[in-house]
Amino acid sequence: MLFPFPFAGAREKSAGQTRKPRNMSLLQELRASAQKLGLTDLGAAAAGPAQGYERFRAWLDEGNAARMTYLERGAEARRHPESVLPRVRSLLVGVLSLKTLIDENPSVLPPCSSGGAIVPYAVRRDYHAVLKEKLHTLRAHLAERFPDGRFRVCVDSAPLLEKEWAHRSGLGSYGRNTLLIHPTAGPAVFLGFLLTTLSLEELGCAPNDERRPSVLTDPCGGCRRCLDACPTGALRENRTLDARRCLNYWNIEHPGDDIPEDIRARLGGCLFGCDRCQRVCPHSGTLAPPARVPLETVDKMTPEEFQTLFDGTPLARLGLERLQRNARWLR
Ligand code: B12
Ligand code: SF4
Ligand code: SF4
Repeated sequence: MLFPFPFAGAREKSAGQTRKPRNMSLLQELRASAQKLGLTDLGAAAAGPAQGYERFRAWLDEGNAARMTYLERGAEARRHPESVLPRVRSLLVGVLSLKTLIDENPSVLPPCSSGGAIVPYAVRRDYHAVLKEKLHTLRAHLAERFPDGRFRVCVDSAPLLEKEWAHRSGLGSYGRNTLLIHPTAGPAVFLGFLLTTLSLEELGCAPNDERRPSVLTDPCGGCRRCLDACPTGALRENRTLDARRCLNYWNIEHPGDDIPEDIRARLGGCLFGCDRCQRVCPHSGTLAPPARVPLETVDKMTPEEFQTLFDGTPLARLGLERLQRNARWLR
């Protein structure tokens, strides 16, 4: 298969306009494997200083991280991916679409038309595990070919400015909802990383300045649907998000019982997560509806039942106590 990825053809065409990549075969091979594994896309960028560090620092200093204290702890490390893998030279970035996650992993909840709403990804196998598994397969492929190379797979939790690295890998642009918008899969995607000491050249990748034309443009134009749909005004004009106002922060990340009354009044039935700013995006297509569970079922759930039902899903990371807290907030 010559161009296994939807955009591989476009990427090579745009690269060809400037300089022909010397060796595309390994990248093509990796992309074909990635596609077989269910990834929508795979990009690559040369490691270097993060360009968005100051933007991130200012965001933290303004208090936008709320009580996600791990972001402050890992702030300095985000300056350069070498803090994640010493002597890193390249980052391979995998895109897993929500659609694929849903297609490959059935919901652990039976269908239900009423109750608290849970974003669709949360009632399935945790996307962190799914992405890591796929990237470890690519890693094994590379490690066999380059026994001296070093690698690290990470998803979400390492101190990386992940959207920036995905953008620099040619995988999309930043939307007003602050998310990376992939040209075909839209903003409803998860990102996974394979850092390596191998250079882009060794990986057979086109230099990362030869981006697909589609990722250089603003995906939003005059659209403001996400800003209008956000129930709390968490999205700012400068394409950052104030976590102190984001429902997603409150019902997933917030550690305490305290929730401001005006936020609580805007929860709108969200028991876990909120995906309005993805759902209304014209780049998303039609997303699966949220899962629902009666609040009484959550109230009565025992730790054993919770464990049996949600083991291996993002809800397991939240825990039963916080899920029951969220159910209380909805009353
Ligand atoms: C903290 C966090 C959150 C917080 C804050 C989110 C936010 N928008 O800042 C909360 C809890 C609210 C959250 C929610 C969600 N998150 Co989150 N989150 C993160 C995390 C851990 C850090 C993000 C961060 O540093 N934010 C601070 C801001 C300032 O940084 P930033 O948004 O990354 O922006 C940087 C770059 O864009 C860059 N940049 C450089 N030049 C320029 C130029 C311009 C014009 C712009 C705009 C940016 C830019 O600069 C910025 C700062 O350096 C990342 C994983 C990671 N390690 O990066 C996942 C991550 C961003 N989340 C992700 C997801 C999927 C979600 C949810 C959809 C979860 C869900 N399904 O319910 C929601 C979406 C809400 C939303 N609209 O963002 C994905 C995003 C995938 C994508 N398509 O972009 C990530 C990448 C995790 C992953 N590995 O898949 N999340
Ligand atoms: S996740 Fe919900 S609350 Fe947070 S920014 Fe998006 S629409 Fe607003
Ligand atoms: S909803 Fe509109 S403004 Fe928001 S990210 Fe999507 S295209 Fe951009």
